[in-house]
Amino acid sequence: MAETAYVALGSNLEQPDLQLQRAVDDIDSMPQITVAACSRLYRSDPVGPPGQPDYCNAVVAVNTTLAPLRLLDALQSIENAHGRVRSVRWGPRTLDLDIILFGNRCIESERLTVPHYQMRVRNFVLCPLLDVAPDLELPDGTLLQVMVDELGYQGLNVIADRYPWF
Ligand code: ROI
Repeated sequence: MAETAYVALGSNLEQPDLQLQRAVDDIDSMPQITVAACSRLYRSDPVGPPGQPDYCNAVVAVNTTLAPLRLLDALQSIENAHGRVRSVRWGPRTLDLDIILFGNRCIESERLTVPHYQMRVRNFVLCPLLDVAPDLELPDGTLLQVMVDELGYQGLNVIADRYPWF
């Protein structure tokens, strides 16, 4: 049975806007994964160590018959194909693909925590998520819209409206 999951995309190296557009196409071309909706494209102030370039961020809704860890494998293979090197914690990256929600599931395993453990404090995740899922509730019943109203859009700029962005 297909389930809907939400994937957050981020990049601040090597043409971040194009990295994200290619990543959406790569996700959609994976077996057993279909991109059902794509957010607007945002430029965002970096959270974490200062002195790194601005980020581009977006969120996609995917329908998938893969189990959560198999979806994670698929996304990590795309990150690696984009030249992702894991170095500095919270440092710059060519492509970050995070599973933020998977159906209504709560998952705590060594490799994967869903809902994503920091999504509630990151407007660069919540605001694009709202584009694709305006009525969404988290598994604990919290309304996404309420979280977005609390965090606001500070540091975020919409740079493209409709996918394909370019
Ligand atoms: N900051 C922004 N604005 N966007 C990101 O995607 C992002 N990703 C990260 C850290 C380094 C925490 N900062 C970020 O992993």
